Amino acid sequence: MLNPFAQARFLMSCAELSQCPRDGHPELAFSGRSNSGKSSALNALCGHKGLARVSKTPGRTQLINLFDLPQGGRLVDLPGYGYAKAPGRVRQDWARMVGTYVEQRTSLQGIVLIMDCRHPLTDHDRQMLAWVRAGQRPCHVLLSKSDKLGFGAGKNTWLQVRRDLQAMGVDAGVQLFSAMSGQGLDEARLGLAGLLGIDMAATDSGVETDSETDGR
Ligand SMILES: Nc1nc2c(ncn2[C@@H]2O[C@H](COP(=O)(O)OP(=O)(O)O)[C@@H](O)[C@H]2O)c(=O)[nH]1
Ligand SMILES: [Mg+2]
Repeated sequence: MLNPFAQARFLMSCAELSQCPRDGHPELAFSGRSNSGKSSALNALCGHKGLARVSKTPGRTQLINLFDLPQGGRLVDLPGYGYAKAPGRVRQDWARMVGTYVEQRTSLQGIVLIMDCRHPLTDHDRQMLAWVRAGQRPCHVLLSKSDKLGFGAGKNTWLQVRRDLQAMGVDAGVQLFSAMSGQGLDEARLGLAGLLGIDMAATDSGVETDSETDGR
């Protein structure tokens, strides 16, 4: 499978929504609590280890990072949330910035929500999903670090999260994903390309995905 995210390039960082470009390029935003594996997922999807910094000290950045795709779309790395040591002020700023972005940004085509498969649907995840529903945004959920769960436990988590999302009135694709083993990588690329309206068959970036890391 060709990878439509292979040529992602860092564009800019924004500390405020007002700094984000207004040129209308379709955006796909990545969201998740600190340490959920968001940066690792972005890097794995783009096949680029250093694209989004993978950090062991979560929650430092409250920046929106934008990456350009050759097809004209954009990947948007939203600030992580739920960092226990973050002061109240930082959490308020996060809610104001991310909530406004998800509910109101006109160029936003969809949300990728990353949740550690061992700790899905935290309060902050539910807050994010409430914004997703309010903004009527298409959503794709990655249950990350799936290499940490056995097959049965992974499948049970997947079923439970699908049920919970349905109960919340959120219509989202849900899948297991591991940046480490590559499980679910092709499925994620397909789902995300669909949200951005990228035709996978027409992708000709010339970069093949590595089927050996696919883990299936
Ligand atoms: N086992 C495992 N660990 C992962 C995976 N993805 C990320 N991690 C680890 O989880 C921690 C947080 O990852 P990072 O991508 O920085 O998360 P972020 O804070 O959400 O951007 C790091 O120690 C990563 O090495 C995965 O698929 N499997
Ligand atoms: Mg990160």
